[in-house]
Amino acid sequence: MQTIVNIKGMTCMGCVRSVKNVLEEISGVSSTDVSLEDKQATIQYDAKKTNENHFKEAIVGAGFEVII
Ligand SMILES: [Cu+2]
Repeated sequence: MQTIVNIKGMTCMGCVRSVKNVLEEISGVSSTDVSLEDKQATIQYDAKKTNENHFKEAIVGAGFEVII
């Protein structure tokens, strides 16, 4: 399963790393590609183990905003 989440508040590669780290800590996430330029995260995951709500919580928890 793949989803794209739009993120507000990333300003540098440190932000990108923070988002990538919190997403990859989620059980069921196999890979992520976070783009500073596109302000979005592309997430590959196992839909049996996790879902978009978990991604949003993790991103908000890291101090960024998720745009729906
Ligand atoms: Cu930053």
